[in-house]
Amino acid sequence: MSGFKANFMWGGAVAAHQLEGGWQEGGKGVSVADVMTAGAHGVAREITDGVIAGKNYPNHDAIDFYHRYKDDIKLFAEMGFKCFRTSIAWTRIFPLGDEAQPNEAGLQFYDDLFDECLKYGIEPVITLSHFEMPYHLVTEYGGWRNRKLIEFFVRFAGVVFTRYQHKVKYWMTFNEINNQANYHEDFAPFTNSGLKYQPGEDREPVMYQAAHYELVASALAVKVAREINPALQIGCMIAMCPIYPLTCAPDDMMMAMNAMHRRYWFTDVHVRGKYPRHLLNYFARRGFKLDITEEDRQALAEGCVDYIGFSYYMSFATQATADNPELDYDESKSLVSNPYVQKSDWGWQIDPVGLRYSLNWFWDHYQLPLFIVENGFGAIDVRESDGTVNDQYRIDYLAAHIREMKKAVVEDGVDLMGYTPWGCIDLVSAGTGEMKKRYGFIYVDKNNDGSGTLARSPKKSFSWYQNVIQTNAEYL
Ligand code: P53
Repeated sequence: MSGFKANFMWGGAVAAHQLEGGWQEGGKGVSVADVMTAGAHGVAREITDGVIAGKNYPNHDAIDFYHRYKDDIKLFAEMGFKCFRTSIAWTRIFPLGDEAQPNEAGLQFYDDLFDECLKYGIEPVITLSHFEMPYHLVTEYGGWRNRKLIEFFVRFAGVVFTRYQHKVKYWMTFNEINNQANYHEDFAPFTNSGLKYQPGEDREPVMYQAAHYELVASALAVKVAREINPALQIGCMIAMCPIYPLTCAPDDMMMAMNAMHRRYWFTDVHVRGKYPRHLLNYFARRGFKLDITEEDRQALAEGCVDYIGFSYYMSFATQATADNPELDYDESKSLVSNPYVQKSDWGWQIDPVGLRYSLNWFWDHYQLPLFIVENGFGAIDVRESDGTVNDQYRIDYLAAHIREMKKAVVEDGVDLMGYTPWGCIDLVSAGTGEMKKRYGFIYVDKNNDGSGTLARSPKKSFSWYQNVIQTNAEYL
């Protein structure tokens, strides 16, 4: 017995905008992902004003899953996937976001996609908003700084819950809703919330306001789901990078605690249906006056999630400094390098033990079922002359994380539903827009410049993961 439940949900995870392509097919509208150019490690993706001719927008064609999904799902089935996590591109269902009626061609696409999964006994696990909200909602409404978006999102959620209730049981509302804790950079505010800041604007309260509207929208979506079909399970989705103190100096410990408060309060609201006192006190200290109504509070209390989905790639470390007497966490300034762990080529700190720690942290705080819906190693793969990819480093990364996951379940007693490694097929990186930052068990012949045949081929990790699933990770 490996310790994982017999019905443990092994699978893989992707997001619509990172693999589908077909950005204008079937009536699809322009999403925020469609106006982001390709960047690189240390080179931010440019967010353009609309789509500008001549620029490289890697999400437009991505890996053409829109046309090739049948072949790809067949490969997932061959690996033995029990589930497949993807997102519904909001812009396929509501191309502009504020329409009264949905787009039937978009709805039909996901019907066909889910049918194809179910044909192999693969259960779809669906994110409603994964960095791909309609761009029209940015230009016309200012993104999630506008309360009107609650209504648009809840309408979208209601339509897809109704349509797919007998095909999809597990849902998540907002992907990595807490990325926007990093509000000084342009990426997370835009991908999470469609926020574009004015020069000199005080970004922080705008981020809190947008996050509040999203949390209310999420809670209302949970309520709608329960009315449509009480069997539906709705989770949140948190980007978990546990933040360690650099040393055991008491101020470093307090700094780490504050950092955890500032990055993970989103989970408190999703799970407990109310704001933690430390955050309300922080708003007061900073003089942030947010639009939080009594109806909002009621909605939050009534729309608590059923499970916690989270991504885990890396841990962070922080340190108290003399110029920060309140020990306030600012993600763009407060992180330091952890000397005890290795880093990926993109500077992500590799820390399998941090996954066990994270599972315990969530379980101790919330006692809700946990679902690791992303984990993985973005790396440059080399294809040998015979076409094989010997990605032993990826196997080593995943194996080390699964071993820690097992300890959390077997020794620590955490309730873990499943594990879906990120980018199970190579796709466009969210952070950089690159193809060369690969995560897949399946290689896709496509390069950063857009060249390549798009042919799929299994890497060494493909049969390794197939074996992991087959044995329920008993021999790891
Ligand atoms: P990429 C930052 C930190 C942790 C996870 O990321 C993150 C990000 C944003 O880059 O994103 C999640 O592609 C996200 C996926 C994304 C994946 O992690 O930058 O949910 O969409 O592709 C990996 O290497």
